[in-house]
Amino acid sequence: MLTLYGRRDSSNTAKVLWLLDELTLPFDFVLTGGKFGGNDDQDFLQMNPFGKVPVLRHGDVIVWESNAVLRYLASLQDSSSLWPQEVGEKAEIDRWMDWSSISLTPPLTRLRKAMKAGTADDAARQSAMAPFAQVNAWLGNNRYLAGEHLTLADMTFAPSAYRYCLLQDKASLPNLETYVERLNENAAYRRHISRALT
Ligand SMILES: N[C@@H](CCC(=O)N[C@@H](CS)C(=O)NCC(=O)O)C(=O)O
Repeated sequence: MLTLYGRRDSSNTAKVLWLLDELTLPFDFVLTGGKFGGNDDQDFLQMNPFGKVPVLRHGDVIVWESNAVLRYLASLQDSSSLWPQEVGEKAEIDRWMDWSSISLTPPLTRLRKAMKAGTADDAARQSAMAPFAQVNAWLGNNRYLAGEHLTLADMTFAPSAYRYCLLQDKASLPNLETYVERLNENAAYRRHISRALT
């Protein structure tokens, strides 16, 4: 049995919930982190010494880091277009997963925090918005990040793309907006991303 520890309003948990739903995998969900707490408990820290969610437990296997969890879950199925077996196709997806987590999401998270604190300045806005302008150009020629269909690349990118669309005073990025509308046609995306995240 699969057990997921996390909370629905965590973007890193939300993308894992989306994938579990997409793959119709049964799992136990243990609400952890944020107002639910539990992530500083010794039992939890033995699974993830960093005290962060999500964490996936599958028998004796413990997986933390949301992108690693996505790859693990998708690999449980012999063949999934979300995470194909061919190494070149995998690399195309992987590069977007790393890019989203390393280059796109951190400046956006910093901007969102600064906006809440009333300290957002032009430099923070520019640094958060520049990667979205770059991906907007890519999405002019690609329906999804890694080509013509949904993959783990989109599942990693989607929470931040959705949150970009919620920002006030953002640059208009028509290809990104069309892409987010396309994602919104997916019921599992709506359940776990657009209805769950703020
Ligand atoms: N790089 C990690 C980041 C994990 C992370 O920062 N998780 C946040 C929630 S999105 C967390 O655990 N915050 C503490 C809490 O929820 O109490 C991943 O992708 O899993």
